[in-house]
Order: sequence, then C-alpha cells, then structure tokens
Amino acid sequence: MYPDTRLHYTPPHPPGSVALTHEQILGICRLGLDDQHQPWPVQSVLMPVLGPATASLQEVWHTSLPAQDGRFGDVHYRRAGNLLFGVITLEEAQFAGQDGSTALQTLAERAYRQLFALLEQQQCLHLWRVWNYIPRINVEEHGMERYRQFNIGRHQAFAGSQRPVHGSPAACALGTASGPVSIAFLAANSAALPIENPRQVSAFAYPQQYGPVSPTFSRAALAGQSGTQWLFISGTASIVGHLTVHVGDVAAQTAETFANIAILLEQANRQQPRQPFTLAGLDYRVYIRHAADYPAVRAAVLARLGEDSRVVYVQADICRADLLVEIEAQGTG
Ligand code: 3EB
Repeated sequence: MYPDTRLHYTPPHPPGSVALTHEQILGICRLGLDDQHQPWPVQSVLMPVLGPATASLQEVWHTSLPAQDGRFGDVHYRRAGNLLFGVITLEEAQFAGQDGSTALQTLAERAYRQLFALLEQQQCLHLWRVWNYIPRINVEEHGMERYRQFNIGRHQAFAGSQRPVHGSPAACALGTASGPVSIAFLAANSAALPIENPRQVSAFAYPQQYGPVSPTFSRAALAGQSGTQWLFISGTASIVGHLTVHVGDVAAQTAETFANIAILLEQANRQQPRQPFTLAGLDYRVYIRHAADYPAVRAAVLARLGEDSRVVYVQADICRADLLVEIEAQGTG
C-alpha cells in the first residue's frame, strides 16, 4: 500500500513569489519560458502569455508528503505516495519516420509507450490528466495535418498498452510556434472517473473527417483523493456534436465553450453531490489563436466568470484550424 498523499495546486504566479518546500513539489508547469534545468520535472509551455501578467508564470503541483525524483527513459517524474507527475520533452529531429509513419507519429507512440510502461513499473496505473504541446500543430506535412499524425501515434500506444480509449484521461493538445514536443501527466494508483459531454460526440468516437484515428481523451475526469475530489476539465472548445460552431466569431466561440464547460460541471456534480463544483471555483487556462482576440475573449470570460476569476491567457494554435479559442479548467469540490 502506498500512503495516501494530498494533491495541492498553486495557480500561475511569478516565479519566486510563492515559497514552497522543495521536497513537496511534484512538478511545475512554466508558461512563456523555457526552464528545463530544475531538480523536478518542469513542463515548459513555450506560448506567449497574454494580458497584463508578466512574461513568465509558473504553476506548481505539490503534495503533503515528500516526493522522490526519478528518470525512466525519456520521462522525468516525481512520485509521492500514490501520486506521480511526469514530463516528457522530445525533439522531433531525433526521430525518423519509418514504414509509412512520420517522425511525429513515431515520437508520439514512443512517448506514450514509455509513459504507460512507467505507470506499470510504478504500479501507479491510472492516468488522470495529460497536457500535450506540439510544435506547428496545424501544419500539413507528408500529406497529413501534424495533429492527426500525433493522434495516430498516441492511439497506437494506447492500443499496444491495452489501454481502452473509453477510459482515456482528461487532456489537452495545443500547438506552439516552435520547440520540442512536451507531454506532462498526472497519474495515481486510483482510477479517475471519465466524464463525457452529452452535447458533444466523444472525441474517441469522432468521425473520420477529423483524421484517420481519433484522439484519446475524455471530456473531463473526476478523481477522488484523500477525501478531496479533483475535477479536470479537458481542453474544451466551440464544438457541438462533432462540428465546430460559430466559425469566425471568437466571442460566440468563447460563450459556447462555457456552455460545454457548464454541462461538464453538471455531469460531475451528479457523481459527487457533497460539495458541488462551480464555474467560479475553478482555475482556468485559456488558449487564444490570435493574440489580437485577447480583449474580446477576456470580455466573454469575465462576463461568465466575474472579475475575481483565476484565469491565465496564452497564445496558442488549436488543433482544429477553425477553432479560435480553447479553455481548460481544474479544481476541487
Ligand atoms: C476537441 O474538443 C478540441 O487531442 O488530447 C481538446 C482536448 C482537443 C484534448 C487531445 C484535443 C485534445 O476536439 C481539441
């Protein structure tokens, strides 16, 4: 038995402004700056931070017990009790396409196979949340959009590791202008409950028009932990059924995205009636395709969440060319 460790999250802040005990850090996400050389796993999200915030922010996953550092192939991870946070950073130039598969597809399969092998080795089998960042995600290469290539490799690793797609983690997949592929994940030795959105076709059941192989993520995941419930809302966009709606209208896309997030909260609250999740109680990350849309998106976000909301905005490519905004969130109930 592993001791039950409480998971804590410190929302984006300027580095150095929050004091944390080093051994209790599980991992860090750094927004807007490359920051690899740290003693714990760091996911550097090389996306411009928008708005009045400083150029670079970090958010921290930490625990109530000391964590131990580890390396497993290309994975840098930290483990504390029944929790594990890891980061995989890979340069695509190190990979060669083979047998009709592209370098990016090979990379994605290798990364996810390593991730799953680590979870087996650690007996920490359950993936709760994955953050995927892919350079030039919308660019078509070798006759296929790069996001679709990534989906093929990721799916092959799920299938090859006996991971059913309907038990997929909450996730996001966004594009950077350049840099490595970066995958961060949070796993535990207890399963998260996948939550789907009745307004949307499940992503793992998307029709072929979005690529030959579907993405492997759930719309949200509810993870029970030390008496706390964590809700992870996947990257959510202006999609109804499987179709993008409000093409070209960023304010309407933002409002539709919140309609989808609100439904996910309702679905989650049906599962855990004790302390309901609320829109205002979550921490948000908003990805905006065109930096110039920031004022319009921010206005639509504030209209829904209010002035006191905890939201960070970054410029990113979104994995459908007609999506202008994507929003993810997390929090405890
Ligand atoms: C969508 O709903 C938007 O490939 O892991 C959202 C969250 C999206 C996760 C992923 C993709 C992913 O289809 C895109």
